[in-house]
Amino acid sequence: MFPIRYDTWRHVFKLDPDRTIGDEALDKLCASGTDAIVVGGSSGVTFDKTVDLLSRIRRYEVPCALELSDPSLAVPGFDLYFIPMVLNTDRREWLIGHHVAALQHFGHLLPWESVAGQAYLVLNGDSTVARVTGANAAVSEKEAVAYSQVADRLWRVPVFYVEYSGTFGDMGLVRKLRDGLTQARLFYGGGVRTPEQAALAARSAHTVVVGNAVYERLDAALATVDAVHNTAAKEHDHVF
Ligand code: 1GP
Repeated sequence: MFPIRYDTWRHVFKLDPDRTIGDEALDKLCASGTDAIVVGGSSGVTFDKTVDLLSRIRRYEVPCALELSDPSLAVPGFDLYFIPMVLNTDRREWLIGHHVAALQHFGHLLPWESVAGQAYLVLNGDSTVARVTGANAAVSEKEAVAYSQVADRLWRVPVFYVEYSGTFGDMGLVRKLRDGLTQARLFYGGGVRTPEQAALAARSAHTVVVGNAVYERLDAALATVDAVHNTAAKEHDHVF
């Protein structure tokens, strides 16, 4: 199977296997015109819950990726596997330790042509992801730029993920970071709850990720799809 092209994605819904979503809501999300569904969560995710969600999403044509933060959750059958690494953590395991441990056991099983690294910059210190990974979200603009350069230029990770999970971030900073990238795609996630916020995020990021809003205000979450897609193509968009 030809690997899924995530470099064209503008809008993504992120669904958490640990949260309940009804069939009707899932139908609307999968048929919304979003570019992809990403499955992932920061806590409480299990193999069985991930299998269950994947099998329900598979009734639709929408591409489906798994954010694989724990090798015990490596459910086969996704179109794509994102492997997150947290740049701004002092806890080595979240940057590289878990990855080395996992690859010793599972490296030979990974469908490498469908695997992409994600370099996370976590900028909301109150988020679950920050707490779980011990991320230090007090990052100056200069540091943020340096982190993006490490990911994009030094390590050449294909996805640079600016994560404000739960709160709407600083779009000026996001845009600045995006404009400095040479090959990575900037994923933005955090607090996109309205079409207006979605349009703002779409002007600053390559790809806008909508998570919590799905579980809070479904109609508003669905409206973010058109808001992102209708936002004029950015001057610095690029394809790698
Ligand atoms: C979470 O970046 C995503 O990992 C989306 O954030 O849940 O705040 O939309 P929200």
